[in-house]
Order: sequence, then C-alpha cells, then structure tokens
Amino acid sequence: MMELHQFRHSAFCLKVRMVLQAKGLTYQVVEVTPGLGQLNVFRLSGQRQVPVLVDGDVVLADSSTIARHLEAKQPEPPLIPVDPQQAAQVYLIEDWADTTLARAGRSALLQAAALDSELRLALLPEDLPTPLRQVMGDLPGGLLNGASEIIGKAERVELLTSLEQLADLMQKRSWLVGDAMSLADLAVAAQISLMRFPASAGAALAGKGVFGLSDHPRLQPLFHWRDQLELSLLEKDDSAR
Ligand SMILES: N[C@@H](CCC(=O)N[C@@H](CS)C(=O)NCC(=O)O)C(=O)O
Repeated sequence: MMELHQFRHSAFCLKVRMVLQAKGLTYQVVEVTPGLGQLNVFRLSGQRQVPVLVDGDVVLADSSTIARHLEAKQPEPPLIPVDPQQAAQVYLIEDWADTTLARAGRSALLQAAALDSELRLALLPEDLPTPLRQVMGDLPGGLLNGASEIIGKAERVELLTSLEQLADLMQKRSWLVGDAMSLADLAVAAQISLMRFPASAGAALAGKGVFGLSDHPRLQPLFHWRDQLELSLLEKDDSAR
C-alpha cells in the first residue's frame, strides 16, 4: 500500500490527500514528528520536507511531483485537463497557490497562532506529551521560528485582495478551470484551509484559523466552496471503499 509521510496540518500534505481521495486511491498515513521525525524523511527521500509519497520502490517528495505521479498512475478522473490551454491555466494556478498563497497563508497563520494560545494548542501534534503541550501553549510565539515569518502589512493586504478575487470568482462557479475538478482547485482549496480550517482538520481546529480572514464576510463564499469540495471528495472516498 502507498504511504504518505506527512504533517497533519500541512497544506501541501492536504493537497496530496485530496488528490488521493479524488482518484479513489487507498493509502496509509505516516505522521512525521517535526524535527526528529524529519531525519527519517531525509533518509527516505534525500530531503527533509513533507509530503513524501512511497509507492513501492518509488519515493517522491513535493506535492506537485506527487500529484503528477498519481495522475499517471490513476488517470481517472483527470485532474490535469487534456486541453493544453486549460492545462496551462491549471499549472499556473497550482504554482501560484503553492508559492505566493502558501507563503502568505503560512505567515498569517503563524502570526495568528502567536497571538492566540487556543489556536496554538489546537495546531500541536495530538500525540505531544502534556507537559510540552503546556509549555507551547504558554509561550507566546512558541510555534514561531523567527520574526521573518511575521507577515507584513502590505503582504496581508495583498493576501486579502487575492482571496476576495477568488471568493468573487467561486461564487458563480464550481471549478477554477473549465467545467471539472482539477489540480488547480485542490491546490487552492488546500492552502486556504490554513486560513479557515475545514471539518477534516478535526473538531479542535474546524472553523478556526486566521482571525480577520476566517470570519471575513466577503470570503465566506470561498470557504463555502472549499467545504463543498471537501464534501464531494469524502463521498468519493466512501464509494471507493
Ligand atoms: N514545495 C513543497 C513544499 C513542502 C513544504 O513546505 N513542506 C513543509 C510542511 S508544510 C515542511 O516539510 N517543512 C519542514 C521543513 O522545511 O523542515 C511541496 O509542494 O510539497
């Protein structure tokens, strides 16, 4: 069986889980402990980041590389359109989501977590020993690796503007490109999940996220679209079993 080595609340890992679900593929999750657990990731894949997919003899890092492998392994339903122009749109949106949106979203979430001990605790790995959990909850910024992660005002305005555009776009349609689900939808849906966590993130996090974005009235159609997308993937998952 395929193994997905992941962090529970990483958007890139969520993107890969969504691809696996969309394609009805079964897999086993291996939770990686940030820090020490990444030694094993490094041994396995030659680099330290997750997601890493192990499919028999094939070991792949990077969500986009993994998505292309799964597309070749299980072509149905296609997540990359056959039409080359639509495929180009999908690549561009996926790349934007994985870079600009991911960076801004991650900074915004870390900043929100630094100010909110409840959010900080909900983000910690579930198997973390209680004493450590307490320390992380008490320490403001216990989750922050450095001030460089703090999102600047200009970047925050840019993030909100992009999300507003997306919300306006998705109010009238189900899919970002063409008339079917594609990797563009999954890449965007995964990254916005850091701003308002979906039901699949678990009860402690669902509905929480970046204050000012998660509750922003104009962004609600976007989060609603994401929730619908997640529901339709769950239905596929059930029928695959
Ligand atoms: N481009 C990569 C990004 C993966 C990534 O940023 N992974 C993060 C978790 S969200 C990670 O492993 N960070 C730990 C580290 O860099 O040591 C992808 O698309 O998969």
